[in-house]
Amino acid sequence: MRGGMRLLSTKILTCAVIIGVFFSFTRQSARSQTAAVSDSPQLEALRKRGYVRLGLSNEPPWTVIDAEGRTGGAGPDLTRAVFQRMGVRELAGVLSTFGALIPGLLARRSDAISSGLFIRPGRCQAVAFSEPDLCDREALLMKMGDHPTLRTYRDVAADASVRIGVPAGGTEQREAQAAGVPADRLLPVPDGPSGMIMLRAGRIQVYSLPASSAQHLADLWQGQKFSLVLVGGTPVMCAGTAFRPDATALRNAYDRVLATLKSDGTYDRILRAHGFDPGLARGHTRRELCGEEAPL
Ligand code: 6CS
Repeated sequence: MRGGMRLLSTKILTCAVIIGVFFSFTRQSARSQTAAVSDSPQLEALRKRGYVRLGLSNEPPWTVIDAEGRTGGAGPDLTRAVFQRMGVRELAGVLSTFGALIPGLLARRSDAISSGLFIRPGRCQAVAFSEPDLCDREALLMKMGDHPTLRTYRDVAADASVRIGVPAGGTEQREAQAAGVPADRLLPVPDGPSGMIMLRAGRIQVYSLPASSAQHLADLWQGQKFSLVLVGGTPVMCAGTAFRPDATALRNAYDRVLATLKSDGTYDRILRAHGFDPGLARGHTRRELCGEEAPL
């Protein structure tokens, strides 16, 4: 009887050791799997908290807040996939106007921005961008049949009868200014629906924004007959996910996972689902878009 008890306790002890070794092994292996992306204290903090706060403006198809308040669109869906692979399960959208995205990030209201923020040399001084993710051309939206000869911001500058609407704080505002459009004919627009109302009411004759956003609005306002032309003489613009300048380790970890998603098909699937061309960003780098090196 005593011998039987001893045998039983030896077996229990052996089982406990095996289970202990197994759990310590799986813990270690989980740790080593995430080691490549966990060399950032900011990432560790996000993992512990369980969610990342993402600054975004509502601009389909880049970003979409649906009727139930769920966050989607190409930027957030891609960023969610990257962060989930980094061990951060949830994404909380922090809604903002476009022009307030960077100030909001710097004021720590968000942890990152994924809202189609184009990588531009000036912005690279303020935030730490990921490698490029979403690219698009610029477009001019107008009432069908109006101003059929307008193709560039210079054309707009040359026609004193044309007022142009641009996303407030956006690239189009700078490009139009640089082409010589005077301030009294350059109207900042807070969001897409406001731009369409201004266009319809004749307060602006042209509304400039990325082609995918312009197409989305034209489709939405189908009955009203708007036409769209790509802006001549402007390059393809590429966005990246933006981090605070003190979060480059987090950004580097993000970049490593983004590269994996670009090679395993996840990136292409997400972009195509939102109508973006996954080939475009592959021809560009952050360094080049920040003005640090020549294009590929
Ligand atoms: O980054 C920008 O400046 C532009 N990006 C988008 C997606 N929309 C408007 C804005 O001008």
